[in-house]
Amino acid sequence: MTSLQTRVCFVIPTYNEALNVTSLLQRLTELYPSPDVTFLIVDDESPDGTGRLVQASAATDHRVHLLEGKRRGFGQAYVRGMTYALDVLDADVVVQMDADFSHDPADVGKLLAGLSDGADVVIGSRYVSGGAVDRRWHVGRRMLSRWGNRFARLIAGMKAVRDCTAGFKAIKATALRAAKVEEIRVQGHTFQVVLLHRLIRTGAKVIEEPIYFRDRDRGHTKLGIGSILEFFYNVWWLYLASHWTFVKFVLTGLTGILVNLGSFFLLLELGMHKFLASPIAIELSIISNFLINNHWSFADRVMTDRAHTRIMKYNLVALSTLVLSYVTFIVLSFLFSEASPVLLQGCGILPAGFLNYFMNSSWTFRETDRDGPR
Ligand SMILES: Nc1nc2c(ncn2[C@@H]2O[C@H](COP(=O)(O)OP(=O)(O)O)[C@@H](O)[C@H]2O)c(=O)[nH]1
Ligand SMILES: [Mg+2]
Repeated sequence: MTSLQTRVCFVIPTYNEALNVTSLLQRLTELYPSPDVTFLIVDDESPDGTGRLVQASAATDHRVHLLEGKRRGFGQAYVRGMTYALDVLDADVVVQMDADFSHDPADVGKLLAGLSDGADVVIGSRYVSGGAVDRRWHVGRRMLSRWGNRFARLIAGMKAVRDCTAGFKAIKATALRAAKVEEIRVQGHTFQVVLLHRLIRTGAKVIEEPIYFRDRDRGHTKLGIGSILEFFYNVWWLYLASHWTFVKFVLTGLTGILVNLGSFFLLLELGMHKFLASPIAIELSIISNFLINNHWSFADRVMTDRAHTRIMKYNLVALSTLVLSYVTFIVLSFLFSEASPVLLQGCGILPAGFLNYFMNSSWTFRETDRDGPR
């Protein structure tokens, strides 16, 4: 146990777990007899009567709670359960685990010990040294788990965590509140990755303890194709969420391309020479990009520089961008004299765009060094 009077709440989602839930609750209540521990079963009106069995257990041990609701998926059951654990049961620590004995109740002790040692999140991990998955899990399921994990770690930017789809964790309430678990909208198993991603982004210290993941002996898995598809789709959203500034910058850049090529085309139509129309069109797009980047893409940064310094720096970056863009245009115009000038003008945009992002992000809109002066 972490420390005296730490209120630990087990949050356990169930759907058709009548064959497991009573023996699980019996085992947990025996292993963790402290009055500060509660066991919250989040059941989605299971047709097999899981809810009634939980009520029967609750009648013999008042630490057992049942939270019922319409079936809106595994992820939403967790959102409901964790919110209830924080707001109603006033938990200091939430332990999440499956009801099918895949997660050994006896392993919870070492997860809680990790919290006492200073971690905010302790993952019962299948993929660190000493951890393992039941060989009875068929090869397809094992590969799905392992490759799903690799995919999520890489794309969602959580390389430091070996088992980021784990459903067995002890989490401090402070970290769960900071991660705003109540805002999570996903329905299926993606919940684990989304929650972990939020915990890491809000500064939680995460460690992993090896566990043996046992395949269920009784009942059936509820993992369906919908949940698997939602997983792969959502991991990409996590990627975009952690690279949101760059995404905004690219979208801003796209509007810049329209301004650049549109005004270039208009100036050519008005009879202006292409070597003069080109820098004017570039300059117009730089100005419009600055306005959008300043008020949108980088708007949430706490910046080192004051506004007027930022404008000055932006203009210097713009100048180097303009030069690179223009040089590219001139070089290409001589190399490919027959090519459409609008196409060549467009070719200057890519190298200039990268230079622009790199310099503006790391210099013009540089964030205040947390340790340095404000
Ligand atoms: N409340 C609720 N629990 C669910 C739902 N789907 C799965 N569960 C529970 O979540 C845990 C893990 O689900 P399981 O089907 O074993 O997934 P697997 O271990 O990935 O094969 C079990 O305790 C299930 O009863 C759901 O839609 N609602
Ligand atoms: Mg299971």
